[in-house]
Amino acid sequence: MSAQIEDVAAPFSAIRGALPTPEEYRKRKVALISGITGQDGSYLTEFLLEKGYEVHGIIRRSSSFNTSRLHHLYEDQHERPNKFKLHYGDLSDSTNLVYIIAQVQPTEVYNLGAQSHVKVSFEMAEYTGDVDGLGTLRLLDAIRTCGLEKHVRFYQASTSELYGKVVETPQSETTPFYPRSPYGVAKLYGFWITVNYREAYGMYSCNGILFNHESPRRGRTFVTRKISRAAADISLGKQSCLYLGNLDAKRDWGHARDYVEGMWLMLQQEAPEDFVLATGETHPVREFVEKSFAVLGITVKWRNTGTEEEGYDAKTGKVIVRVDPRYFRPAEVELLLGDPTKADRLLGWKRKVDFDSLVKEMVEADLEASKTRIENQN
Ligand code: NDP
Ligand code: GDR
Repeated sequence: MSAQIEDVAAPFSAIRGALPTPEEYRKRKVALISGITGQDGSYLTEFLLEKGYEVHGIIRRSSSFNTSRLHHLYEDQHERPNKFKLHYGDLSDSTNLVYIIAQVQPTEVYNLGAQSHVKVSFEMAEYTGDVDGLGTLRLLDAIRTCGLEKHVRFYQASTSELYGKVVETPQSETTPFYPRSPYGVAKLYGFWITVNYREAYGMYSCNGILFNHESPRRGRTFVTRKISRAAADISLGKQSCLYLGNLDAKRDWGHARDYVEGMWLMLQQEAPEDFVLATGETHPVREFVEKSFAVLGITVKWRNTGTEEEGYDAKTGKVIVRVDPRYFRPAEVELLLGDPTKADRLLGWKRKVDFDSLVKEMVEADLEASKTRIENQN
Protein backbone atom coordinates (compact mmCIF):
# COMPACT_ATOMS: atom_id res chain seq x y z
CA MET A 1 0.00 0.00 0.00
CA SER A 2 2.73 2.48 0.94
CA ALA A 3 4.56 1.81 -2.36
CA GLN A 4 1.40 2.90 -4.15
CA ILE A 5 1.27 6.13 -2.15
CA GLU A 6 4.86 6.92 -3.02
CA ASP A 7 4.02 6.36 -6.67
CA VAL A 8 1.28 8.99 -6.49
CA ALA A 9 3.80 11.45 -5.06
CA ALA A 10 6.51 10.65 -7.59
CA PRO A 11 5.87 13.33 -10.24
CA PHE A 12 6.23 16.20 -7.79
CA SER A 13 9.19 14.70 -5.96
CA ALA A 14 10.93 14.42 -9.31
CA ILE A 15 10.38 18.08 -10.10
CA ARG A 16 11.56 19.19 -6.69
CA GLY A 17 14.39 16.73 -6.30
CA ALA A 18 14.94 14.48 -3.29
CA LEU A 19 13.22 15.65 -0.14
CA PRO A 20 15.23 16.13 3.05
CA THR A 21 14.26 14.00 6.04
CA PRO A 22 11.16 15.22 7.91
CA GLU A 23 13.43 16.53 10.71
CA GLU A 24 15.61 18.49 8.26
CA TYR A 25 12.54 19.74 6.38
CA ARG A 26 10.92 21.09 9.55
CA LYS A 27 13.92 23.28 10.36
CA ARG A 28 12.34 25.79 7.98
CA LYS A 29 9.31 27.36 9.61
CA VAL A 30 6.78 27.85 6.81
CA ALA A 31 3.05 27.98 7.57
CA LEU A 32 0.18 27.85 5.08
CA ILE A 33 -3.22 29.05 6.33
CA SER A 34 -6.55 28.55 4.56
CA GLY A 35 -9.13 31.05 5.82
CA ILE A 36 -6.40 33.60 6.55
CA THR A 37 -8.80 36.52 5.98
CA GLY A 38 -11.13 35.35 8.78
CA GLN A 39 -11.06 36.15 12.48
CA ASP A 40 -8.79 33.27 13.49
CA GLY A 41 -6.61 33.53 10.39
CA SER A 42 -5.63 37.08 11.24
CA TYR A 43 -4.71 36.29 14.87
CA LEU A 44 -2.84 33.15 13.85
CA THR A 45 -0.85 35.09 11.24
CA GLU A 46 0.20 37.64 13.85
CA PHE A 47 1.17 34.87 16.24
CA LEU A 48 3.24 32.92 13.69
CA LEU A 49 5.01 35.99 12.29
CA GLU A 50 6.01 36.86 15.86
CA LYS A 51 7.45 33.33 16.19
CA GLY A 52 9.58 33.88 13.09
CA TYR A 53 7.51 31.85 10.62
CA GLU A 54 7.16 32.64 6.95
CA VAL A 55 3.37 32.80 6.57
CA HIS A 56 1.42 32.05 3.39
CA GLY A 57 -2.33 32.45 3.15
CA ILE A 58 -5.03 31.35 0.73
CA ILE A 59 -7.49 34.10 -0.17
CA ARG A 60 -10.57 34.05 -2.36
CA ARG A 61 -11.04 36.48 -5.18
CA SER A 62 -13.79 38.87 -4.16
CA SER A 63 -15.40 41.86 -5.84
CA SER A 64 -15.05 43.80 -2.60
CA PHE A 65 -12.16 44.14 -0.20
CA ASN A 66 -11.79 40.98 1.96
CA THR A 67 -8.38 41.48 3.56
CA SER A 68 -9.25 44.18 6.10
CA ARG A 69 -8.27 41.97 9.07
CA LEU A 70 -4.79 41.58 7.56
CA HIS A 71 -4.25 45.16 6.55
CA HIS A 72 -1.92 46.02 9.45
CA LEU A 73 0.25 42.99 8.67
CA TYR A 74 0.54 43.94 5.05
CA GLU A 75 1.70 47.39 6.12
CA ASP A 76 4.48 45.72 8.14
CA GLN A 77 5.70 43.99 4.97
CA HIS A 78 8.48 46.50 4.47
CA GLU A 79 9.94 45.54 7.83
CA ARG A 80 9.53 41.81 7.20
CA PRO A 81 10.19 41.28 3.47
CA ASN A 82 9.25 37.85 2.09
CA LYS A 83 7.73 36.73 5.39
CA PHE A 84 4.06 37.09 4.46
CA LYS A 85 2.46 36.14 1.16
CA LEU A 86 -1.10 35.66 -0.08
CA HIS A 87 -2.17 33.24 -2.83
CA TYR A 88 -5.50 33.16 -4.63
CA GLY A 89 -7.28 29.88 -4.07
CA ASP A 90 -10.36 28.08 -2.87
CA LEU A 91 -11.05 24.89 -0.95
CA SER A 92 -13.34 23.79 -3.78
CA ASP A 93 -10.45 23.82 -6.30
CA SER A 94 -8.15 20.78 -5.95
CA THR A 95 -5.72 21.70 -8.73
CA ASN A 96 -5.18 25.09 -7.21
CA LEU A 97 -4.51 23.56 -3.77
CA VAL A 98 -1.93 21.15 -5.20
CA TYR A 99 -0.25 24.03 -6.98
CA ILE A 100 -0.10 26.16 -3.80
CA ILE A 101 1.28 23.30 -1.68
CA ALA A 102 3.92 22.49 -4.31
CA GLN A 103 4.92 26.12 -4.57
CA VAL A 104 4.98 26.97 -0.83
CA GLN A 105 6.26 23.62 0.49
CA PRO A 106 4.87 24.39 3.94
CA THR A 107 5.97 22.73 7.16
CA GLU A 108 2.63 23.41 8.86
CA VAL A 109 -0.83 23.70 7.28
CA TYR A 110 -3.73 25.25 9.21
CA ASN A 111 -7.10 24.51 7.59
CA LEU A 112 -9.25 27.36 8.89
CA GLY A 113 -11.16 28.05 5.67
CA ALA A 114 -14.87 27.29 5.88
CA GLN A 115 -18.40 28.50 5.32
CA SER A 116 -18.50 28.97 9.07
CA HIS A 117 -22.00 30.30 9.74
CA VAL A 118 -24.31 27.67 11.23
CA LYS A 119 -27.60 29.37 10.24
CA VAL A 120 -26.37 30.00 6.68
CA SER A 121 -25.45 26.31 6.38
CA PHE A 122 -29.16 25.41 6.45
CA GLU A 123 -29.62 27.59 3.36
CA MET A 124 -26.37 26.52 1.64
CA ALA A 125 -26.11 22.93 2.80
CA GLU A 126 -24.46 21.48 -0.31
CA TYR A 127 -21.91 24.27 -0.61
CA THR A 128 -21.10 23.99 3.10
CA GLY A 129 -20.62 20.23 2.73
CA ASP A 130 -18.35 20.77 -0.25
CA VAL A 131 -16.09 23.40 1.32
CA ASP A 132 -16.09 22.38 4.99
CA GLY A 133 -16.18 18.62 4.45
CA LEU A 134 -14.63 17.78 1.08
CA GLY A 135 -12.42 20.89 1.23
CA THR A 136 -10.56 19.27 4.12
CA LEU A 137 -10.04 16.12 2.05
CA ARG A 138 -8.80 18.19 -0.91
CA LEU A 139 -6.18 19.93 1.21
CA LEU A 140 -5.00 16.67 2.79
CA ASP A 141 -4.80 15.07 -0.65
CA ALA A 142 -2.90 18.04 -2.06
CA ILE A 143 -0.25 17.42 0.62
CA ARG A 144 -0.09 13.74 -0.33
CA THR A 145 -0.01 14.48 -4.05
CA CYS A 146 3.08 16.60 -3.47
CA GLY A 147 4.70 13.73 -1.56
CA LEU A 148 4.76 15.76 1.65
CA GLU A 149 2.54 13.63 3.89
CA LYS A 150 5.42 12.68 6.17
CA HIS A 151 6.80 16.23 6.26
CA VAL A 152 3.82 18.52 6.80
CA ARG A 153 1.91 18.93 10.05
CA PHE A 154 -1.80 19.55 9.52
CA TYR A 155 -4.30 21.34 11.78
CA GLN A 156 -8.04 20.92 11.17
CA ALA A 157 -10.43 23.56 12.55
CA SER A 158 -12.93 21.24 14.16
CA THR A 159 -15.70 22.58 16.33
CA SER A 160 -17.90 22.16 19.38
CA GLU A 161 -20.80 22.11 16.87
CA LEU A 162 -19.85 18.42 16.45
CA TYR A 163 -21.43 17.80 19.87
CA GLY A 164 -24.73 19.43 18.87
CA LYS A 165 -27.50 17.82 20.83
CA VAL A 166 -26.54 17.43 24.47
CA VAL A 167 -25.37 13.89 25.21
CA GLU A 168 -23.21 14.80 28.21
CA THR A 169 -21.65 17.89 29.80
CA PRO A 170 -19.01 19.09 30.04
CA GLN A 171 -18.05 17.97 26.53
CA SER A 172 -14.59 16.45 26.12
CA GLU A 173 -12.55 14.53 23.51
CA THR A 174 -14.48 11.36 24.45
CA THR A 175 -18.02 12.78 24.23
CA PRO A 176 -19.97 11.26 21.31
CA PHE A 177 -20.82 13.60 18.43
CA TYR A 178 -24.40 14.49 17.42
CA PRO A 179 -24.23 17.45 15.00
CA ARG A 180 -27.39 19.53 14.51
CA SER A 181 -26.74 21.48 11.30
CA PRO A 182 -25.36 20.97 7.79
CA TYR A 183 -22.31 22.87 9.07
CA GLY A 184 -21.86 20.44 11.96
CA VAL A 185 -22.32 17.44 9.69
CA ALA A 186 -19.80 18.78 7.15
CA LYS A 187 -17.30 19.39 9.96
CA LEU A 188 -17.89 15.82 11.15
CA TYR A 189 -16.52 14.63 7.79
CA GLY A 190 -13.58 17.01 8.19
CA PHE A 191 -12.91 15.63 11.67
CA TRP A 192 -12.90 11.98 10.64
CA ILE A 193 -10.96 12.40 7.40
CA THR A 194 -8.26 14.13 9.45
CA VAL A 195 -8.19 11.17 11.86
CA ASN A 196 -8.32 8.73 8.96
CA TYR A 197 -5.31 10.24 7.14
CA ARG A 198 -3.37 10.14 10.39
CA GLU A 199 -4.12 6.44 10.82
CA ALA A 200 -3.92 5.42 7.14
CA TYR A 201 -0.86 7.36 5.98
CA GLY A 202 0.93 8.22 9.23
CA MET A 203 0.32 11.93 8.70
CA TYR A 204 0.78 14.35 11.57
CA SER A 205 -2.80 15.58 11.28
CA CYS A 206 -4.89 16.66 14.23
CA ASN A 207 -8.19 18.24 15.17
CA GLY A 208 -8.65 21.17 17.46
CA ILE A 209 -12.23 20.88 18.75
CA LEU A 210 -12.66 24.54 19.53
CA PHE A 211 -15.56 26.00 21.42
CA ASN A 212 -16.83 29.47 20.43
CA HIS A 213 -14.16 32.13 20.46
CA GLU A 214 -14.76 35.76 19.76
CA SER A 215 -12.98 39.11 19.51
CA PRO A 216 -13.45 42.59 18.08
CA ARG A 217 -12.56 40.94 14.73
CA ARG A 218 -15.49 38.49 14.90
CA GLY A 219 -17.75 38.53 11.81
CA ARG A 220 -20.70 40.85 12.33
CA THR A 221 -23.41 38.22 11.85
CA PHE A 222 -22.25 36.02 14.74
CA VAL A 223 -24.26 36.73 17.86
CA THR A 224 -21.57 38.25 20.12
CA ARG A 225 -20.39 40.79 17.56
CA LYS A 226 -23.93 41.54 16.48
CA ILE A 227 -24.70 42.37 20.11
CA SER A 228 -21.54 44.37 20.89
CA ARG A 229 -21.94 46.43 17.73
CA ALA A 230 -25.65 47.08 18.25
CA ALA A 231 -25.15 47.99 21.92
CA ALA A 232 -22.52 50.56 20.90
CA ASP A 233 -24.74 51.98 18.13
CA ILE A 234 -27.82 52.12 20.40
CA SER A 235 -25.86 53.93 23.12
CA LEU A 236 -24.85 56.56 20.54
CA GLY A 237 -28.40 56.88 19.16
CA LYS A 238 -27.38 55.39 15.78
CA GLN A 239 -29.72 52.36 16.07
CA SER A 240 -32.96 51.95 18.00
CA CYS A 241 -33.35 48.21 18.58
CA LEU A 242 -31.40 44.94 18.42
CA TYR A 243 -33.26 41.95 16.92
CA LEU A 244 -32.12 38.50 18.05
CA GLY A 245 -33.20 34.85 17.90
CA ASN A 246 -32.84 32.35 20.74
CA LEU A 247 -31.84 34.26 23.89
CA ASP A 248 -31.53 31.10 25.98
CA ALA A 249 -28.87 29.24 23.96
CA LYS A 250 -25.75 28.79 26.07
CA ARG A 251 -22.21 28.96 24.78
CA ASP A 252 -18.69 28.49 26.14
CA TRP A 253 -17.14 31.75 24.87
CA GLY A 254 -13.38 32.48 24.89
CA HIS A 255 -11.06 34.97 23.16
CA ALA A 256 -9.76 34.07 19.67
CA ARG A 257 -6.22 35.22 20.47
CA ASP A 258 -5.92 32.58 23.21
CA TYR A 259 -7.24 29.86 20.90
CA VAL A 260 -4.79 30.37 18.01
CA GLU A 261 -1.93 29.71 20.41
CA GLY A 262 -3.60 26.38 21.21
CA MET A 263 -3.73 25.53 17.48
CA TRP A 264 0.01 26.06 17.17
CA LEU A 265 0.75 24.06 20.33
CA MET A 266 -1.13 21.09 18.87
CA LEU A 267 1.36 20.99 15.98
CA GLN A 268 4.43 21.10 18.24
CA GLN A 269 3.89 17.77 20.06
CA GLU A 270 5.73 14.50 19.54
CA ALA A 271 2.64 12.74 18.23
CA PRO A 272 -0.59 14.11 16.73
CA GLU A 273 -3.71 14.06 18.90
CA ASP A 274 -7.10 15.78 19.01
CA PHE A 275 -7.78 18.41 21.67
CA VAL A 276 -10.72 20.40 23.04
CA LEU A 277 -10.05 24.11 23.62
CA ALA A 278 -12.68 25.74 25.85
CA THR A 279 -13.03 27.91 28.94
CA GLY A 280 -15.05 25.45 31.04
CA GLU A 281 -17.79 28.09 31.60
CA THR A 282 -21.09 28.59 29.82
CA HIS A 283 -23.29 31.69 29.49
CA PRO A 284 -26.66 32.33 27.81
CA VAL A 285 -26.98 34.79 24.90
CA ARG A 286 -29.20 36.86 27.22
CA GLU A 287 -26.27 37.40 29.60
CA PHE A 288 -24.05 38.56 26.75
CA VAL A 289 -26.72 41.16 25.96
CA GLU A 290 -27.01 42.34 29.59
CA LYS A 291 -23.25 42.58 30.10
CA SER A 292 -22.70 44.39 26.81
CA PHE A 293 -25.21 47.11 27.63
CA ALA A 294 -23.85 47.27 31.21
CA VAL A 295 -20.40 48.22 29.81
CA LEU A 296 -22.16 51.30 28.37
CA GLY A 297 -24.01 52.10 31.62
CA ILE A 298 -27.38 50.75 30.37
CA THR A 299 -29.36 48.26 32.47
CA VAL A 300 -31.53 45.88 30.42
CA LYS A 301 -34.74 44.58 32.02
CA TRP A 302 -36.82 41.82 30.41
CA ARG A 303 -40.60 41.47 30.07
CA ASN A 304 -42.94 39.14 28.25
CA THR A 305 -45.51 40.81 26.04
CA GLY A 306 -47.63 37.68 25.80
CA THR A 307 -46.40 36.80 22.30
CA GLU A 308 -42.72 37.51 22.72
CA GLU A 309 -40.01 38.64 25.09
CA GLU A 310 -38.41 42.07 24.90
CA GLY A 311 -35.65 43.93 26.67
CA TYR A 312 -35.96 47.57 27.70
CA ASP A 313 -33.67 50.25 29.09
CA ALA A 314 -34.46 50.34 32.84
CA LYS A 315 -33.89 54.12 32.94
CA THR A 316 -35.77 55.30 29.84
CA GLY A 317 -38.24 52.43 29.38
CA LYS A 318 -37.36 52.27 25.67
CA VAL A 319 -37.42 48.80 24.09
CA ILE A 320 -33.90 48.05 22.88
CA VAL A 321 -33.97 44.27 22.31
CA ARG A 322 -36.66 42.25 20.49
CA VAL A 323 -36.91 38.62 19.49
CA ASP A 324 -37.27 38.01 15.75
CA PRO A 325 -38.13 34.40 14.83
CA ARG A 326 -36.23 34.85 11.55
CA TYR A 327 -33.08 34.23 13.56
CA PHE A 328 -34.27 30.90 14.99
CA ARG A 329 -32.58 27.82 13.54
CA PRO A 330 -34.37 24.75 12.16
CA ALA A 331 -32.45 22.71 14.77
CA GLU A 332 -30.67 24.44 17.64
CA VAL A 333 -27.63 23.59 19.75
CA GLU A 334 -28.93 24.57 23.18
CA LEU A 335 -25.91 24.09 25.43
CA LEU A 336 -22.16 23.97 24.91
CA LEU A 337 -19.75 23.61 27.80
CA GLY A 338 -16.24 22.33 27.14
CA ASP A 339 -13.75 20.48 29.28
CA PRO A 340 -10.23 21.71 28.41
CA THR A 341 -8.44 19.39 30.90
CA LYS A 342 -6.51 17.44 28.24
CA ALA A 343 -5.18 20.62 26.59
CA ASP A 344 -4.16 21.96 30.00
CA ARG A 345 -2.40 18.71 30.94
CA LEU A 346 -0.59 17.91 27.67
CA LEU A 347 -0.20 21.29 25.95
CA GLY A 348 -0.01 23.51 29.01
CA TRP A 349 -2.80 25.55 27.38
CA LYS A 350 -5.14 27.77 29.40
CA ARG A 351 -7.39 30.59 28.30
CA LYS A 352 -6.21 33.96 29.57
CA VAL A 353 -9.21 36.20 28.84
CA ASP A 354 -12.36 35.67 30.93
CA PHE A 355 -15.97 36.27 29.87
CA ASP A 356 -16.40 39.76 31.36
CA SER A 357 -13.11 41.00 29.86
CA LEU A 358 -14.08 39.59 26.45
CA VAL A 359 -17.44 41.41 26.48
CA LYS A 360 -15.79 44.65 27.61
CA GLU A 361 -13.09 44.50 24.93
CA MET A 362 -15.63 43.86 22.16
CA VAL A 363 -18.06 46.58 23.24
CA GLU A 364 -15.34 49.18 23.76
CA ALA A 365 -13.84 48.42 20.34
CA ASP A 366 -17.26 48.75 18.70
CA LEU A 367 -17.94 51.98 20.55
CA GLU A 368 -14.72 53.50 19.19
CA ALA A 369 -15.44 52.19 15.68
CA SER A 370 -19.04 53.43 15.77
CA LYS A 371 -17.95 56.97 16.59
CA THR A 372 -15.91 57.23 13.39
CA ARG A 373 -17.76 54.86 11.05
CA ILE A 374 -19.05 56.11 7.72
CA GLU A 375 -22.02 53.92 6.74
CA ASN A 376 -22.35 51.95 3.50
CA GLN A 377 -18.66 51.73 2.75
CA ASN A 378 -17.48 48.64 0.95
P1 NDP B 1 -14.49 33.19 9.64
O1 NDP B 1 -15.86 33.00 9.10
O2 NDP B 1 -14.14 34.49 10.27
O3 NDP B 1 -13.43 32.92 8.47
C1 NDP B 1 -13.63 31.90 7.54
C2 NDP B 1 -12.50 31.94 6.53
O4 NDP B 1 -12.71 30.92 5.55
C3 NDP B 1 -12.44 33.28 5.73
O5 NDP B 1 -11.09 33.60 5.51
C4 NDP B 1 -13.14 32.91 4.44
O6 NDP B 1 -12.76 33.74 3.35
C5 NDP B 1 -12.61 31.49 4.25
N1 NDP B 1 -13.38 30.71 3.30
C6 NDP B 1 -14.72 30.61 3.18
N2 NDP B 1 -15.06 29.82 2.16
C7 NDP B 1 -13.90 29.41 1.59
C8 NDP B 1 -13.58 28.61 0.48
N3 NDP B 1 -14.52 28.08 -0.31
N4 NDP B 1 -12.26 28.40 0.17
C9 NDP B 1 -11.30 28.98 0.93
N5 NDP B 1 -11.53 29.75 2.00
C10 NDP B 1 -12.83 29.98 2.32
O7 NDP B 1 -14.22 31.99 10.66
P2 NDP B 1 -13.33 31.96 12.00
O8 NDP B 1 -12.06 32.64 11.76
O9 NDP B 1 -14.19 32.34 13.13
O10 NDP B 1 -13.10 30.39 12.15
C11 NDP B 1 -11.99 29.74 11.54
C12 NDP B 1 -12.28 28.26 11.39
O11 NDP B 1 -12.53 27.69 12.66
C13 NDP B 1 -13.51 27.93 10.54
O12 NDP B 1 -13.24 26.73 9.86
C14 NDP B 1 -14.61 27.71 11.57
O13 NDP B 1 -15.59 26.85 11.05
C15 NDP B 1 -13.82 27.07 12.69
N6 NDP B 1 -14.30 27.27 14.04
C16 NDP B 1 -14.54 28.55 14.50
C17 NDP B 1 -14.92 28.77 15.80
C18 NDP B 1 -15.18 30.12 16.34
O14 NDP B 1 -15.82 30.22 17.40
N7 NDP B 1 -14.72 31.19 15.70
C19 NDP B 1 -15.06 27.61 16.74
C20 NDP B 1 -14.75 26.33 16.15
C21 NDP B 1 -14.37 26.18 14.85
P3 NDP B 1 -13.52 35.15 3.04
O15 NDP B 1 -12.93 36.15 3.99
O16 NDP B 1 -13.21 35.38 1.62
O17 NDP B 1 -14.98 34.91 3.33
P1 GDR C 1 -22.57 29.39 16.63
O1 GDR C 1 -22.41 30.98 16.74
O2 GDR C 1 -23.78 29.00 15.90
O3 GDR C 1 -22.40 28.85 18.02
O4 GDR C 1 -21.33 29.00 15.70
P2 GDR C 1 -23.45 32.17 16.59
O5 GDR C 1 -22.81 33.34 17.23
O6 GDR C 1 -23.94 32.32 15.20
O7 GDR C 1 -24.70 31.67 17.49
C1 GDR C 1 -24.56 31.40 18.88
C2 GDR C 1 -25.94 31.21 19.48
O8 GDR C 1 -26.64 32.45 19.48
C3 GDR C 1 -27.97 32.23 19.04
N1 GDR C 1 -28.52 33.48 18.49
C4 GDR C 1 -28.10 34.10 17.37
N2 GDR C 1 -27.09 33.81 16.52
C5 GDR C 1 -26.89 34.66 15.48
N3 GDR C 1 -25.87 34.42 14.65
N4 GDR C 1 -27.67 35.77 15.27
C6 GDR C 1 -28.70 36.09 16.08
O9 GDR C 1 -29.40 37.06 15.89
C7 GDR C 1 -28.92 35.21 17.20
N5 GDR C 1 -29.82 35.23 18.23
C8 GDR C 1 -29.57 34.17 18.99
C9 GDR C 1 -27.85 31.11 18.02
O10 GDR C 1 -29.13 30.50 17.80
C10 GDR C 1 -26.83 30.22 18.72
O11 GDR C 1 -27.48 29.37 19.61
C11 GDR C 1 -20.05 29.60 15.90
C12 GDR C 1 -19.34 29.64 14.54
O12 GDR C 1 -18.16 30.39 14.69
C13 GDR C 1 -19.00 28.24 14.07
O13 GDR C 1 -18.20 28.33 12.90
C14 GDR C 1 -18.22 27.53 15.16
O14 GDR C 1 -17.93 26.21 14.76
C15 GDR C 1 -19.03 27.52 16.45
O15 GDR C 1 -19.30 28.85 16.83
C16 GDR C 1 -18.29 26.85 17.59
